[in-house]
Amino acid sequence: HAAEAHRTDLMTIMRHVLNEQSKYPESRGDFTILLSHIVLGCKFVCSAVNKAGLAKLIGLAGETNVQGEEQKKLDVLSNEVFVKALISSGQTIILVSEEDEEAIFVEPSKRGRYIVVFDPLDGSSNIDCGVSIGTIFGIYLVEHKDNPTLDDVLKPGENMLAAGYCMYGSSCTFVLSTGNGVNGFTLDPSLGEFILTHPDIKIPKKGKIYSVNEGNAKNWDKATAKYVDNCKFPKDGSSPKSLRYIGSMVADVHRTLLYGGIFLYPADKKSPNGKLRVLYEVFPMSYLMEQAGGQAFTGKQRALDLVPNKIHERSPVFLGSYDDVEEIKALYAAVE
Ligand code: AHM
Ligand code: MG
Repeated sequence: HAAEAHRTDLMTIMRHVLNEQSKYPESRGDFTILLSHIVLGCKFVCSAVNKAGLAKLIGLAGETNVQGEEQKKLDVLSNEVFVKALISSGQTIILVSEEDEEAIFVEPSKRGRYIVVFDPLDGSSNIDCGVSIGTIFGIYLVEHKDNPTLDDVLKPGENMLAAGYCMYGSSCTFVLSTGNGVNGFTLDPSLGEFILTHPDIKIPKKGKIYSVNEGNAKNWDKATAKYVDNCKFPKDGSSPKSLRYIGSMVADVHRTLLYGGIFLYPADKKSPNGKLRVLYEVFPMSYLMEQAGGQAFTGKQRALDLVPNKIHERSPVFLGSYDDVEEIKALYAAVE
């Protein structure tokens, strides 16, 4: 009977969010509308990524993005799709995209109450070789609807209402938290719908995998170096951890969420703030980790307590299983 129920349930993202919303009588369905536009963007990107090799969408668009990196055509395309979808939802007021230097203030006639921060296509180094890439997003409720400014966006991650990512991998997976646990949905291509496949994801309390770009080891600080050394040569008689590193944050974090372990993008001598961006990479992933029972740490503080000073700010991040992050927190506390 259970299997049968499964086949007829069709718990799509929209159904799931509507169910959650029914607990809040004051809700007006705006969030559901917003989310449906994000989901549409993800379906488009998924289909574009799947066709990329065929459609020759891959290649340089001849533009550079804010961080001075070369932009691939798929990045440009994905950004355009998300910006248009978000504005036309009528639910957004400020958009911050990794691909746009300036924040976008939505014109008054199309304004809603939500701020969306996003990286439309993360993992750019993996696009050309067909390895998993993803979209990351976070959602805030605006405070000053009549006179929005950048200060409305420069809030701690703690203030996020919802966060999620979509991974374009061997299947297309959408992972979402609206502050009430984490749920994973898989795209059924024949239906064109994301169906709940991973209800209430909890990260294992301790993991057996660490994930870091070890090529930067020569520039690491002591705490990071010590932590990674402990992963390989444990002092307590436990087995060494396995190393897995894809170089796509969405894929590395997704594996960490499901299997447990730790993902690190530390500071190093060359990049004192690490590489990853606070608003649309560190915050959404940290939010999901905490919602799944894990932790996220910057080397100095809880990641979600950070208050960014600019929209493209970077921060080191260590996130994953509760016990594994405790260990690195202790190492940073000891060197201070
Ligand atoms: P991107 O936004 O240019 O794609 O860079 C972000 C990506 C993350 O997905 C990933 O965690 C990280 O860069 C990998 O960086 P590195 O190649 O330095 O290990
Ligand atoms: Mg990125």
